[in-house]
Amino acid sequence: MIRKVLVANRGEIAVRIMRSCREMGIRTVAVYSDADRKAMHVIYADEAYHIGASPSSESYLNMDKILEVAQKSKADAIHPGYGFLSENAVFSERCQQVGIKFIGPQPYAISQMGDKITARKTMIAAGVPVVPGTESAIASEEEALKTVAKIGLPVMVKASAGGGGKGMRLVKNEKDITSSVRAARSEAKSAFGDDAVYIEKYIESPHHIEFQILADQHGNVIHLFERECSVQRRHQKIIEETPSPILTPQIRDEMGKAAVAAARAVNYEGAGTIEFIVDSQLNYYFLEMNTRLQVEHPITERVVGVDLVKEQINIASGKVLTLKQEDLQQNGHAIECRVYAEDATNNFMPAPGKVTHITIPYGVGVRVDGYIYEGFEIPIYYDPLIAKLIVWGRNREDAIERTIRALQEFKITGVKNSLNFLENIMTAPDFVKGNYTTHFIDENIEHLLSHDACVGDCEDMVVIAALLEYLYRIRKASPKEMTTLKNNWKDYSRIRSVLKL
Ligand code: MV4
Repeated sequence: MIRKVLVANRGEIAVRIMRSCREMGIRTVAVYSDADRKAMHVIYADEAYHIGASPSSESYLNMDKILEVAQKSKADAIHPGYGFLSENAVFSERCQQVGIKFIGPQPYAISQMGDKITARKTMIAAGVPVVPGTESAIASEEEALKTVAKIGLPVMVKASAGGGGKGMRLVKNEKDITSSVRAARSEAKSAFGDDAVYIEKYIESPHHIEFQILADQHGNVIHLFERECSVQRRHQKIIEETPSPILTPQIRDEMGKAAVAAARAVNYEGAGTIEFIVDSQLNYYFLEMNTRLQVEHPITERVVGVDLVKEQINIASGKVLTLKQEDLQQNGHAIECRVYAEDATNNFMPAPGKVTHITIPYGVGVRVDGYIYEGFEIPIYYDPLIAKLIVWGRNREDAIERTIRALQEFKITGVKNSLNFLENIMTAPDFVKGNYTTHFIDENIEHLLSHDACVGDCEDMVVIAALLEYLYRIRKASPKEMTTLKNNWKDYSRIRSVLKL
């Protein structure tokens, strides 16, 4: 029985996890760093403990300190959220050693999936399709050349200890094979302390589609369908949606079964995600398994009708899954927009600072998972994600319309943010069509940056005052013209540039 949970995280995910705990009558314990003294998760929790200085290495990654707080506060379990210690097999193990439940998989499953070559081997043995390539680590440069001769160029050289886009190298020319293997190896050695690399055929214009799975301690494994995550930039996801606009019912069913087989192959326990890349012919290949709750989990919750955190907690308590595969279905369409404190017009530079005003959208079909409030200072130390906007519609078209409406209602000032950039994505023809790949952002960057791609750098009132000033002084505008101009975003941004705002 879990009565008290320590949430070893911060930001929107910490608050989101505590919300489910509260619904279940479970007490919550927050931990926080110097920079987070006034953070929302600290305010929300039943108890909160300071664990160190602002850098993650001295706070949210400090296992000794977190375990000490867990014992002191008599927590039965630790929820790691995402990032930080969530995919750390050592931490999972250490929780067990001190008799505290780790709300997540066993150390074995984490390390098995964390090592990408082992994961590949395990998937091959389980009959899950993987990208054509090497079965084990590349032993020599000759072996690399032989592999490429067999599968053909282009290929990707990947670090076994990498993942999430870290430690990968694309090779297009034969003359670059040996140098790329050598470079990837030394990079992997210094970044991860492990120089094992493997080779895969490069899939040219893939979709990134992942399947949510749940597995209990009694051998029951189900999938909760997919999330299409192809709108990303430098391995940072920006928009996710479900269902994927490109899957057919048959491929979806096959991929779901493959995802369940993948989880079974490592005796998985808890919530997890099987990441696939899918080519233009809808061939799908296992890429990685994420052994944690993911940022984008709410779209699955909305469309399938589950609370994944509650499921995680019930699984950790040893309960049998009550959800049955045959009862699950995808109901309507959900889209998540990640709102970042960053400046899209300045190479997506993080833009921490004090939030002077925030208006959160409400209304039919809208959920916002966030953690900032007026006056909160977004720290420089952590991920610049401010909020997630999750919108549901009966179908994709309705969900897009509603997302645009909600983005327009959403206002954040004081820090630059991606609200306008997200709106530009929603209106991009390639997004609306639905057949976009992982190259979407790069291919559409001009459109995405052409209309005001960043907001929040000045107060609304200042902008309105400047607008009136401009209309009155420079345009000698009539009242009707003023209204028209005010409603026209393009002119609005020109006014700002004329007045050097
Ligand atoms: C690939 C690939 C193409 N071919 N592997 C990037 C993150 C990591 N999970 C694996 N990644 C990729 N592996 C082969 N054989 C293209 C990517 C990739 C990618 C994958 C998913 C989502 C976005 C991506 C962006 C660039 C590259």
